[in-house]
Amino acid sequence: MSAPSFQLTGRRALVTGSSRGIGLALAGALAAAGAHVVLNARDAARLAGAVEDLRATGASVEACAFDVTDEASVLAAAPALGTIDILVNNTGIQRRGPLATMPLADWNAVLHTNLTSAFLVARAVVPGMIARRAGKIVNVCSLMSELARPTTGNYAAAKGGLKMLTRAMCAEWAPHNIQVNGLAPGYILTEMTEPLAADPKFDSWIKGRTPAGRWGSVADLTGACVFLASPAAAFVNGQILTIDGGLSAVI
Ligand code: GCO
Repeated sequence: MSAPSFQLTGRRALVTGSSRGIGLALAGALAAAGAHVVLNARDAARLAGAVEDLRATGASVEACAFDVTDEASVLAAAPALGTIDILVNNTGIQRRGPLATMPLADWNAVLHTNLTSAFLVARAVVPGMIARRAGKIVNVCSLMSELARPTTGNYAAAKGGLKMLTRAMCAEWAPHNIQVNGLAPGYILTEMTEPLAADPKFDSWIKGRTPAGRWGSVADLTGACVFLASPAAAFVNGQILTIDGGLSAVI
C-alpha cells in the first residue's frame, strides 16, 4: 500500500486574492508542495512584490492581475492563466454594519466579491479541468458559513452561499474527477481581523470562546489547503474543512 501523496509537482495553481494575508500564505504552501502558483489581485504593484517575496523562497510563481468580481476581466484573463489544475477561490472582503441600516453598496460588494467571484473564476477554469478529467477547487469559506454574529450579515450570507456553491460544484463536477471542497477559517489574525484583535474586549472573548485559547494564524490553514489540493484527497468532495481552534465545536 503506497503512502498518500501530498506532492503537487507539475500542477499549476491559481490563488485569487493572493497578494497578502491568507491567500499569499496558501499560495506559498502550494508552491512549497511543488506547484507552480499563479498569484492574483487587482493591484499589479502589490502583486509584483508578493511574487518577489515568494520567488525568494524558491517558489515557482507568476502573477496575473485581474478583477475577479468583473466578468469581462475574468474572461479576458483566462487565456493568460494557461492550464489551471488547482483553483483556490480566496478573494474576500468585509464591510461590517447592522443589516437594518446597511447600504446596498456594502451588501453588494461583499456578496459579489466573496461569492460571485468564486463562480466567475471557477466557470472560467473548469472547462480545462473537465477536458483533462482532473482538477481541484478549494473555496475559502468561513466559520461564518455556519455561524453569524451581529454586524456581519452580508459576510455570513456570502460565506454561507459559498459553502452551498461548493456542494453544487461538487454535484456537477465530481463526475469529471474534479474535487471541490471548502476551507473554513475561524478567527485568524489578518488585516481583516486586525481591528477586532486590537479590541481588548473582543480579543478576550475570542480567546475565551476558542478551546485552543488563541487566534489562528495563516500558517494554521496551509496544511489543510495542501491536503485538499493533493492526490491524498482524491475521494474528498463537497466537504467544508473548518479550522477554528474548536470554536464551532463548543458552546
Ligand atoms: C468578524 C470577522 C469574521 C472573520 C472570520 C471568522 O467580523 O467576525 O471578520 O468574519 O473574518 O471570517 O470566520
